[in-house]
Amino acid sequence: MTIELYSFAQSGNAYKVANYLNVAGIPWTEHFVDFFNGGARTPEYRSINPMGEVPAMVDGDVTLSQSGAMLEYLIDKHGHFATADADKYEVLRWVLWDNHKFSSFVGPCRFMMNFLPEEKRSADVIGYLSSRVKMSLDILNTHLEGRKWIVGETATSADFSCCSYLFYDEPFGMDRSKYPHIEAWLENIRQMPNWKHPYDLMQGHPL
Ligand SMILES: N[C@@H](CCC(=O)N[C@@H](CS)C(=O)NCC(=O)O)C(=O)O
Repeated sequence: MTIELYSFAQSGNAYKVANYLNVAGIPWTEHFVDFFNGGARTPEYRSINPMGEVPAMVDGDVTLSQSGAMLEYLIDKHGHFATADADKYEVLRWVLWDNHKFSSFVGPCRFMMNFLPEEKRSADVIGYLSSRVKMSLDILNTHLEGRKWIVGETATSADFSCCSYLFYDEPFGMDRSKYPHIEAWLENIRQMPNWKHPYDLMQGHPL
């Protein structure tokens, strides 16, 4: 049975898993969630993911939400981009940081700056989120100086998790000229065989 990923093109959280599946060459199909028209709020979607978030993933009798859990599940099952035992907790540390302090600010900041109707946008909230985004970009950029990947000598779930939102072109408070180590790392990911931009991998773009 093919893996089914519940996703939509603008979702950086879904792209973490879609990008992994794509470059790892694992067969999957997309189940498009019409997120901007309430597709994650329906009883049908809540029966798959009671947390109401995108992505969700179904692999036979396994159903998961949380992109970090999906990445670990897929790596355990298929072996691509596996973490060396010695690096396990270091990788986990970055995936947790991404979910708590990075994508968690980039995602809402980009949503508010680009997708929320203009009359609902709050300059104060955008200001707050942008300042958190900048703080996290500084942390990641400093960490990546002299490194090809976030942990160890090969790409891991930490890279798939942290890179995701940074491939989108809409503004989200990042001045790319200030983060050369992040840009070099993103290029390493772009060079992976079969890499695709999120808008070429998932449905729903343009809105
Ligand atoms: N930590 C979650 C975050 C998922 C998430 O926040 N997804 C967004 C869409 S990209 C969402 O569903 N937001 C709706 C909400 O928070 O209610 C993950 O990595 O899967």
